[in-house]
Amino acid sequence: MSVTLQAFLRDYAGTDPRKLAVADAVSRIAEAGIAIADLVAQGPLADHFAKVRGDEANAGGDTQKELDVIAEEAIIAKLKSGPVAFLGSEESETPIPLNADGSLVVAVDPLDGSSNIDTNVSVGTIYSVLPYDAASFPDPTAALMQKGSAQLAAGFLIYGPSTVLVSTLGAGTQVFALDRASGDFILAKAAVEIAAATKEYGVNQSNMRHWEEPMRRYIEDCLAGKDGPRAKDFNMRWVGSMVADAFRIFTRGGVYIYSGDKRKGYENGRLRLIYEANPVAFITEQAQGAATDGTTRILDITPQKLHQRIPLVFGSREEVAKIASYY
Ligand code: AFP
Repeated sequence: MSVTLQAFLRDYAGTDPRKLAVADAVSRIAEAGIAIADLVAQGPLADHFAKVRGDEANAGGDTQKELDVIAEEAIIAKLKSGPVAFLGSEESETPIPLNADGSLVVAVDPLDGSSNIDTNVSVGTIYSVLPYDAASFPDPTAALMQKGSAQLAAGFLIYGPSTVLVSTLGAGTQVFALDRASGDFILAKAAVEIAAATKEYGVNQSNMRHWEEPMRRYIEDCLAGKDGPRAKDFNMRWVGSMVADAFRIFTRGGVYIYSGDKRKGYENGRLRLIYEANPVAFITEQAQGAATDGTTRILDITPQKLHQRIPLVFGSREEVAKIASYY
């Protein structure tokens, strides 16, 4: 008997008002994900989706693709009714007001991996759900800038060979896969557990000359293989879409690395704390993994700006600890 996302959310929420609101928000985001998956699946038939919009850059200065904006619009369309008061988005400078009486705020990267749109490689949507009330947060930006440990739920959708939702509601990490026949997300894994150790790392090695010295030494030791200090050979995988690398890590272990480097604008790496690192860190920890900025637990970091970048290392907890030992 397959368990649908809706049934799983009903069971999670019971009659608790806060959990009912979280379940409603996650359900709406999943619905937006189905709409985005259909757009991504058009691939070369909609090659304009990959076009950079004029000289548009998003709030964080990254180039903005047409599908980045369309994905954000699909999410807003689903969240403009329901329990979410404001949406923080990589594609918008300031929080987007949604429902004045909402008890939640959501931070989202509408389309992660958009540099891959025209290469038929998996891309995704990353979301983070935080508590909100107007009295505690007169400024909605402050509500979005709570520590990652305050998250009530987080997840990401992957638009790949399968449309997958990886979700945590604070009690483990689950995987749901879209059954296109019924239109339902079906529970595929009730409790993800990331292998504690690994022989596989993910990093964009072309930036090696720019890295901080400890990170360079760590990768050099991995490259030295079984004759080197690690006494084992490593494999490398780097998709260029964090959601795809993350799902591989949840499936077979591994570690994802995007550290700060000497390039202008990359002092704190490339990933955004609030709508990329925090949600992935929450999901990872709920799956027995670890997530740091190289040394400090991501969920303990107090955000300073809505679109701030953060160095990010996450995955198999023993390997994340090993990396920290190089600093
Ligand atoms: P885009 O959304 O701009 O493609 O960036 C994707 C991403 O933030 C993350 O998903 C990838 O792991 C990482 O950037 C890839 O960065 P490099 O292109 O520098 O390897």
